[in-house]
Amino acid sequence: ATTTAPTSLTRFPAGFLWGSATAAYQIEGAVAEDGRTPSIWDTFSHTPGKVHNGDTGDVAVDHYHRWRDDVRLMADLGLTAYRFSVAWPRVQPTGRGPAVQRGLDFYRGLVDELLGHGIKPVVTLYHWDLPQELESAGGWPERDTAHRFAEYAGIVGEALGDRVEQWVTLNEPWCSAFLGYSSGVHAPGRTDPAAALRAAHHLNLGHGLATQALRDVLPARADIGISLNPSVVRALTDAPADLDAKRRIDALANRVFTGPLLKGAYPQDLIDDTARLTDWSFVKDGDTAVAHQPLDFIGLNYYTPAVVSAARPEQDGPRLDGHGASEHSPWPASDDVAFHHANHEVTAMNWPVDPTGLTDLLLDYTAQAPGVPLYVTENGAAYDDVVGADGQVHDPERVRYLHLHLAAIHEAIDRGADVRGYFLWSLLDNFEWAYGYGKRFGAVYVDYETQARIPKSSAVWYSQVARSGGLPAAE
Ligand code: PNW
Repeated sequence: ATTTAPTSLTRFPAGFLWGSATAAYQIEGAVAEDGRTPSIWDTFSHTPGKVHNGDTGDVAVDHYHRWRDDVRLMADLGLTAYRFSVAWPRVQPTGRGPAVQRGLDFYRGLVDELLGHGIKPVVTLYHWDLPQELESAGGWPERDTAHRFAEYAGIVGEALGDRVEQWVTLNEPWCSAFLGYSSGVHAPGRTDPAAALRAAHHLNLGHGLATQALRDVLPARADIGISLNPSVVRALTDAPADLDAKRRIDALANRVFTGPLLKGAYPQDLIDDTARLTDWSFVKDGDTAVAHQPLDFIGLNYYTPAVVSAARPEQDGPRLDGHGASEHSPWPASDDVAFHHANHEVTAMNWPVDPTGLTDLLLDYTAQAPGVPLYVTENGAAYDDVVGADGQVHDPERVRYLHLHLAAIHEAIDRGADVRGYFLWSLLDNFEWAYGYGKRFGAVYVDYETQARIPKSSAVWYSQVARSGGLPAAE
């Protein structure tokens, strides 16, 4: 007979991955080393006025030279998985042609070091650093970029496939398409909503082609998926106009990807809503079937929900909070939709803290993609962390954020969601895109003068969660 020890621990399933996540341009630095050439983010960050404070990823947190220490840090924290991205311009500097061996060697060394510490590597192939030469040839709005991406995926798959078992094709294609080509707050900074829709399609196609290329070179045991950043869209009221605003943003944020990926077709309402911008003739016969590959898992990145309504005359225009300051909307053909902040506390990004959105999201994907395992491939929060007089960084707000969101995941699991792991964004403070080094998402603080790493109290807390396999009673 077994006796159950009294425990206040909320347990997660056995084998649940306790990870952290990063992206190459945000942490590596060493932008001109070992044959790497500029990506769109080098060009963008070096363009005056694009990134807060003129910050760039030139040095970032110097991970390209400190990777062994950073892996040891993860091991010391007891983490069991690490999601990182491969910098395309390190591997294929012009975005086409033969691979640079030194570029591949860097990631091979990193993967071996992770495996040596019992940490499962999860490789993201594209976290936004398109080789500049491909953007100069038209970028994601051009169909050829999808084929170039598949070729690159095959190269990395061949180089790392003997030791990496989990692969993410694209990170957050919504950001690549709509922040990159419509609002222009991300690289390459274009403000052409029709081009953004073309980009979204070529990202979907690129995902499908890359998945095929990976299946050709990877062992059968490899898991291939994608990381999306769905908007959990809520209508401000049940008024028909507000519900219609919700339907439209749901189409532009979510169904533009899940349509082809999960159903093999674009939703007709999306095509109708955007008809004045494009006739969608860039979608060729067979494209959506290519995008519709079996997914071994779906990665979901969640920070905050979206609350929308029809724009009302008393408001002076759409609110784009959380999407950076731009007069250009990331939402094509939606100038009559308004964005609201529900009455929640916010993080340093001004993003409301609402963990119920994460439970809803996981249950929504459980229903939409039955039988497909889910991973939370990003979740976390920026706060204004400072080093205290004791040399430590105390971030109780982040502990609370993480606790609430892990509890929200646990609730989704209790209600039937097959969630296999959690990747805290981020391991380290890093280059937060248009916000530069002004926003700190790390569980580990980085002193940008000395590059010293100081685990915050949230890192210590998360480490206890990872080691015990569950959540302590709320503090
Ligand atoms: C994600 N938005 O970015 C990225 O995957 C990370 O690289 C990033 O550091 C993290 O979230 C925190 O921002 C996003 O405006 C950036 O909706 C912007 C948005 C969403 C995600």
